[in-house]
Amino acid sequence: MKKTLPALLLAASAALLSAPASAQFAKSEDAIKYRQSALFVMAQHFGSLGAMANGKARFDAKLAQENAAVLDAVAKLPWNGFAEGTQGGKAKADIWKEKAKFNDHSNQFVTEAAKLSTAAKTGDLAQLKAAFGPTAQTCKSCHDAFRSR
Ligand code: ASC
Repeated sequence: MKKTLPALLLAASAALLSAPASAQFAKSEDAIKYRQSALFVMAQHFGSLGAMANGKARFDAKLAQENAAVLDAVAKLPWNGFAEGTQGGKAKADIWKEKAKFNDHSNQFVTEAAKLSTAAKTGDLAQLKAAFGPTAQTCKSCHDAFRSR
């Protein structure tokens, strides 16, 4: 059956929402650049949320909601970039030796980022603050274990 373009777009966006896109990398450098780029984008949006959560920037509920939604969407992406044989960058080799532990860390982060987005949607600064700390803690614990420098 021939699908209409809107139907195809709907199917594609549903697939994106339910599972992270599994990128294919032509070379190891591409995987490294991919994961670093996704993490960099998240850090910018997370930084904006942190400034509001910590009272360093004026709380703007709409901006917080948008930043948290981007964080939540991009949160699923970097992990596929830690593909087999792509050691490099700041990633410790332990990632590939303890993949289950690394996956636990990334899953916890994805879970907390989703909660942060839900909290941001309430428009309540207290809820944003409450969800920000646990999310930052998942970043930190993974960095402590698996990032060098
Ligand atoms: C950021 C960022 C990190 C984390 C971490 C949280 O914005 O770039 O690496 O938050 O500092 O503890």
